[in-house]
Amino acid sequence: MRSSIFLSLLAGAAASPLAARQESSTSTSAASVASTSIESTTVSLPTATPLFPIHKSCNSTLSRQLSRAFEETVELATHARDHLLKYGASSPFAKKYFGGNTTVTPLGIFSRVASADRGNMTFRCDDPDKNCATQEGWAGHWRGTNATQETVICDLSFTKRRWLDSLCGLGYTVANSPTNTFWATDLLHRTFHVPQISEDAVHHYAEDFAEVLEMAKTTPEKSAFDSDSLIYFATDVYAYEVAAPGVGCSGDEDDVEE
Ligand SMILES: *[C@@H]1O[C@H](CO)[C@@H](O)[C@H](O)[C@H]1NC(C)=O
Ligand SMILES: *[C@@H]1O[C@H](CO)[C@@H](O)[C@H](O)[C@H]1NC(C)=O
Ligand SMILES: *[C@@H]1O[C@H](CO)[C@@H](O)[C@H](O)[C@H]1NC(C)=O
Ligand SMILES: CC(=O)N[C@H]1CO[C@H](CO)[C@@H](O)[C@@H]1O
Repeated sequence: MRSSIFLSLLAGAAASPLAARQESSTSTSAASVASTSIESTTVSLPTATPLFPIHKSCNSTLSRQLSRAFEETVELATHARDHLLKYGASSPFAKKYFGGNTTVTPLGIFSRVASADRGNMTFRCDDPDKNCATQEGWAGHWRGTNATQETVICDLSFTKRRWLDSLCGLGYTVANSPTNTFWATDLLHRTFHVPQISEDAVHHYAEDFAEVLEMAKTTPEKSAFDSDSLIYFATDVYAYEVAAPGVGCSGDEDDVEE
C-alpha cells in the first residue's frame, strides 16, 4: 500500500479546519477514517480516472474481461458527461430524456462514474450470497445490506454482454433493446447502486422505455435521478456521436414493446 495523506474535508454543517494527518502505510482500515475524508497521494485533489476495483475472486480470464468492460463503462459515462458539458439543457437528447430541465444532476452522476474515488467498493466473481447459483437468469447483483459497496458478477454475464463497438449492430436499437445489452450499460446500472458512486441518489422510477419518455415530459425532476433514463441517454448520445455518427440507432419509439 502506498502511504497516504488524509485530509479532513469541510463537509456540510460540521465544517472544521483542514487538518492533515499521516496514516500508517500498513493500515488499510477504511473504518478508521471519517467518512468525510478524502484520500490523496498529493496535497491536490485527484484528477486521474481511478480504476474500478476487481476482487481477487475474479481469475485472470474474468478479470481481463471485467477490466475492459469497466474501461468501456468509463468511456460511455465520460462521453455522456462531455456531451452535457458542451450542450447542457439545449441538447435534444437532454430534452428527450431529462425534459429540458437543468442537466447538472446527470452531469454530476456521469462525472462520478467516470472519476469519483472508488473507496472500498469492489466487483467480485464468487457467489457469496448464492444468488448466481439459485436465481434463474441472474447475471449479477448488488449485495445490498449484506455489503453495500459490493457487486457480484455471475458467470452468465461473461456469455451475455456485448462490447460497445457492436453498438447499433446485431439488431440493437436504443428504444427496443434491453438496457443491459452491453457490458458498459449493465455496469453503469450496477455502479448506480453502489453508494460510493451514486451517493444513494440514483433509483428506479420508470419501468420501461415508454415510461422514461413520459417521465421526461411529466416529472423531469425524477428523470435526472432515474437509472434507466440515464442509461438510455448515455447510449443514445454515444450511438449518435460515436457508433454511427450523425445517424445513431434510436429506434422507433412507436414500436416499443410494452
Ligand atoms: C467501506 O466503506 C464504507 C463507507 O465509507 C464503510 O461504511 C464500510 O465499513 C467500509 N467497509 C470495509 C469492509 O472497509
Ligand atoms: C476463470 O473462471 C471461469 C468461470 O468460472 C472459467 O470458465 C475459466 O476457465 C477460469 N479461468 C482460469 C484461467 O482459471
Ligand atoms: C444477503 O445474505 C442473505 C443470507 O446469505 C441472503 O439470503 C440474501 O439473499 C442476501 N441479499 C442479497 C441482496 O443478495
Ligand atoms: C429544477 C427544475 O428546473 N425543475 C423544473 C423541471 O421542469 C419542470 C417542467 O417544465 C418544471 O416544473 C420544474 O420546475
